[in-house]
Amino acid sequence: MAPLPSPWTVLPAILLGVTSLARSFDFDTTCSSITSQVSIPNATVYFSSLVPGGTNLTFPDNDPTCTRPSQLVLTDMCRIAMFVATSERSGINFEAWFPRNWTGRFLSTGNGGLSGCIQYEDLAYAAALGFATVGANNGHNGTSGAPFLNNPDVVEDFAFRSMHTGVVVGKNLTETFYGSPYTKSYYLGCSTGGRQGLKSVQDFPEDFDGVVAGAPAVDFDHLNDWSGHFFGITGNTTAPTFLPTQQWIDLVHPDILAQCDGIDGVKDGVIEDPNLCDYDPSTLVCVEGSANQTNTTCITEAQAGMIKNVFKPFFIEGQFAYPRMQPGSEDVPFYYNGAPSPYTSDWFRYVVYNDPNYDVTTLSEKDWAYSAQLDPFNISTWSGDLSTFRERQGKVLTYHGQADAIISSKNSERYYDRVSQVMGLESTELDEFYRLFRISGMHHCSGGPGAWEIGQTLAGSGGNSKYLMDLDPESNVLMAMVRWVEEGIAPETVLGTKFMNDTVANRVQFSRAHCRYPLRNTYDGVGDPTKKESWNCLEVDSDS
Ligand SMILES: *[C@@H]1O[C@H](CO)[C@@H](O)[C@H](O)[C@H]1NC(C)=O
Ligand SMILES: *[C@@H]1O[C@H](CO)[C@@H](O)[C@H](O)[C@H]1NC(C)=O
Ligand SMILES: *[C@@H]1O[C@H](CO)[C@@H](O)[C@H](O)[C@H]1NC(C)=O
Ligand SMILES: *[C@@H]1O[C@H](CO)[C@@H](O)[C@H](O)[C@H]1NC(C)=O
Ligand SMILES: *[C@@H]1O[C@H](CO)[C@@H](O)[C@H](O)[C@H]1NC(C)=O
Ligand SMILES: *[C@@H]1O[C@H](CO)[C@@H](O)[C@H](O)[C@H]1NC(C)=O
Ligand SMILES: *[C@@H]1O[C@H](CO)[C@@H](O)[C@H](O)[C@H]1NC(C)=O
Ligand SMILES: *[C@@H]1O[C@H](CO)[C@@H](O)[C@H](O)[C@H]1NC(C)=O
Ligand SMILES: *[C@@H]1O[C@H](CO)[C@@H](O)[C@H](O)[C@H]1NC(C)=O
Ligand SMILES: *[C@@H]1O[C@H](CO)[C@@H](O)[C@H](O)[C@H]1NC(C)=O
Ligand SMILES: [Ca+2]
Repeated sequence: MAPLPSPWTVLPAILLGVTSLARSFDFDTTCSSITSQVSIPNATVYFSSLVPGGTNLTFPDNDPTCTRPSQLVLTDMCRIAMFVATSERSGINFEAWFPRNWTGRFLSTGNGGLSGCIQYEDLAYAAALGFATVGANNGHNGTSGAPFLNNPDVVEDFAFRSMHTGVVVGKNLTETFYGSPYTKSYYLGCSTGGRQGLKSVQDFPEDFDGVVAGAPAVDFDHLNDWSGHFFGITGNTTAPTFLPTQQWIDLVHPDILAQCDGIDGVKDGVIEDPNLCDYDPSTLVCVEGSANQTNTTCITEAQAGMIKNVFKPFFIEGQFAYPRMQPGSEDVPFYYNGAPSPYTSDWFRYVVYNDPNYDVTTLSEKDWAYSAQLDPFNISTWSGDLSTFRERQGKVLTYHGQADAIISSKNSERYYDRVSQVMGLESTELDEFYRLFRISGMHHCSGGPGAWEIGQTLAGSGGNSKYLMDLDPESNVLMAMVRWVEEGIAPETVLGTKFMNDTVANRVQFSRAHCRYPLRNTYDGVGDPTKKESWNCLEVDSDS
């Protein structure tokens, strides 16, 4: 058993200028003895194990719907797993991945969708970057919302308590393990993970010094309603309005590019600012009697009307509720398959109405209004008051793919504008602690035709051990956050990279320095558009 360092062993290390106290203890011994040293209320420790870098770790017990059967571990680490009860009928499964080569920093990962899944790839990524990294299962296992049924405690875990509990437990464990407190605390997550990050900033402002929150699922209840309302617009697969997924991809997306790709001055498959795209599908409508027109080359008036509705803002009982789907995102359509959105369905069955047999095909405006009013445990994450976080010198960076087909990227602009209004701050003042980067051509959290690799995930950072570790804060949002917190240097842009076929071994196809909202990335009209130098972040009319 490794004793915790006493002040007498700590002192010489400081005098010698050794910054990491981690060097004064035996990592391997601590990893094997840590389970007996844990003193955390309500915790049941499962195990700890030493995992060498390069190990292909498998998770035979992991819920299959999480689709995370294995994870390549990139650096030597100690893996600790435990259960922590949050109430008499709920709790979290929690893991800590503590790297041998610790930087002194702490980081929590988040979750996605309605899950239920520890994101092992995020743990592997942050641990490899030297963070004492933790993750929890958000209070239930698997991607289904069924565990919420008749158990509001599980909903409470999902709304905020799993994250906050994991952070409190994780910080305690970090200090117990390394024998010294962490220096700075970070968060990295996207989608539901983005919402969890902003929830912490709003309601648990002491949890983190730096938060990177991608594509945040904020205004959660309205987002869920909006996700569900597309079924009413498209109709089911036999409705005259319905358009098969393949035609969204083969007909509608190219037509949207034909109308909107060139607005930014470069026809490259990337719509730089979808706010400028006012798409008109009427050009696709079949012309009566015209030769050579089939349902694979043209659409009906009813289908064109449906498409127009998909790209309209969402109102509930006459009140604006959620921004429109942004055009350009339909190369990976998600909500138009003629069935109710799975998230909406589970949320209404297992949370809003507590009835697993509820007929979700009948959901309508009164249901949307009801769920928004219910807002269990303030899951909406919409207060917009970041005052305490700001006073603590916290920094928050949000990013949003402009071709996100699951959460409208426009909603991140709306959240920014809300914070500005609630706090009474101009964007120059917000810049001191909160910046939003609009990532053109990025799908939901990763992927897409744009320069989407920004270090936001393992996949967005090269995705494998050979090419990982582009740690330049100019092109890695997480390291940009570290620099902002620790050196006070805020990111002006986030440099994105597009590799040929998204394969890092291939050559770089293009790079683009993504701008912070409300600036717009603008082509200079003369330079090589694949080079970041040919684009500038310019101020634009707020109305355009
Ligand atoms: C890890 O192991 C699993 C199954 O045992 C395999 O499917 C996967 O490809 C392996 N991953 C790596 C990176 O070797
Ligand atoms: C959740 O999954 C973990 C393993 O990932 C397992 O240890 C735990 O028992 C599961 N909990 C439930 C309630 O199934
Ligand atoms: C421990 O669990 C109990 C119920 O089992 C709960 O009331 C309490 O809040 C939990 N404590 C912590 C620190 O999570
Ligand atoms: C440990 O991390 C530092 C940077 O934090 C890096 O320079 C060094 O190469 C790492 N050492 C090992 C053995 O991974
Ligand atoms: C961890 O929490 C326990 C229980 O609250 C406390 O006794 C202990 O001092 C904490 N350890 C650290 C290192 O914060
Ligand atoms: C689509 O909805 C119509 C009207 O409600 C119904 O008659 C039809 O059976 C449904 N088709 C499918 C494939 O569900
Ligand atoms: C239909 O259009 C295609 C391509 O536009 C052309 O190759 C083909 O000959 C046309 N067929 C008829 C019957 O006009
Ligand atoms: C096009 O129409 C034909 C016959 O009217 C039908 O069999 C086919 O399924 C349709 N294809 C699509 C993609 O809608
Ligand atoms: C929701 O937030 C409001 C305002 O901050 C607060 O008064 C209320 O207690 C919260 N409700 C729950 C269930 O946490
Ligand atoms: C990219 O993918 C395409 C289609 O699969 C293939 O033809 C091409 O050779 C690939 N290019 C590179 C550089 O890998
Ligand atoms: Ca373009």
